Amino acid sequence: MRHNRIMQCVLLLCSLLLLVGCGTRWDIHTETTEDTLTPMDDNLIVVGVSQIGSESVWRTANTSSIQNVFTKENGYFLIFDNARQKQENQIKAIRSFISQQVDYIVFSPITEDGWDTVLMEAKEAGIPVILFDRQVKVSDRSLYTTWVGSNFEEEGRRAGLWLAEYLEQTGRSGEDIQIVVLQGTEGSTSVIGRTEGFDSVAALHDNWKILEQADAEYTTAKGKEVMKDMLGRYEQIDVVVSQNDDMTFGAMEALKEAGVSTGVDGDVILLSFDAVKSALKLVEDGQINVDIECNPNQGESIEKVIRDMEAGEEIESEYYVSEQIFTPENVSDYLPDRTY
Ligand code: GZL
Repeated sequence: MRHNRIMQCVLLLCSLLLLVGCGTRWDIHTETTEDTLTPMDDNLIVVGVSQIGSESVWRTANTSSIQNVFTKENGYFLIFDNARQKQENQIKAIRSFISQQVDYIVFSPITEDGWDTVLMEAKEAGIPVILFDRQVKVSDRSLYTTWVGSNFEEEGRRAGLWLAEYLEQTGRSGEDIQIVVLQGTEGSTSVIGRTEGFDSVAALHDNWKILEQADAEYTTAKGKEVMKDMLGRYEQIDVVVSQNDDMTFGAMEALKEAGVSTGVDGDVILLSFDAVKSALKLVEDGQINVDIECNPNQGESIEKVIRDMEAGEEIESEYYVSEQIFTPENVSDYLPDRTY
């Protein structure tokens, strides 16, 4: 793409010389000031990023990790779009990136379906596509180069394995356990994977009964609303599995208003995902029993992929970020260094 822009430069320069030749005084050097630098001035790599939105603390950290690496100092011109939770906004942004002839399109697809057409348009325009965080379900795998993100099914498995061990340790492995699950955005890779992973462990325990798995959209407000509704409909809830910390915060408000305590000495065992700092403090306080980390720091991995592509290096089909789980026993070792 950058060769197109060089040609544009040459044509622009020729036409300017013609203008000067006609006596028109237009000093092109005064037209380019610091804040109007365009990609062609510095031969910057132009990256169009479509981010899902700003629905959670995790998402904000994820966005920061991207904006912190795609800087002019690092050789990039970043065009960043916040889709505000709408797939149609992501599709519009991707089409805009195509018309601007960016060098790379980078995006986190809010849900897995509905991307074939626009990704075919990017492929026909010769623009590589890199996915991060969530994935797409497409008929042709060549519609994107690679994906950077988490192993969501492993995250779900970790939650189930932790619960099994905790019930064993607390002498409750033989009890009937009533479980409700607050899920994130329906059809998103993180929900699909976390649900499949947890369900695969739950299926090994006949005494675990998953009463309901409901979409609480990864937000605090919806998490509170759905938790309140569940409390009104179920006599006994022993475990709440909340697929991100923002929904956990909302669920805790609803539980507290209902006089139900959570955590280590609580009425309800509470499992959460993401492991943002504000939630880890609640783990340390014993109000959340375990937080399954989902690492939002993907910007550096994405930038490394682009650097490798620029250098003609071999690219893997997927890149996983490293993650762990946090409990009251280990969280204090990590909290001081937590940046998000
Ligand atoms: C996970 C990401 C999820 C987070 C939520 O990778 O897709 O979306 O768990 C965010 O906090 O909204």
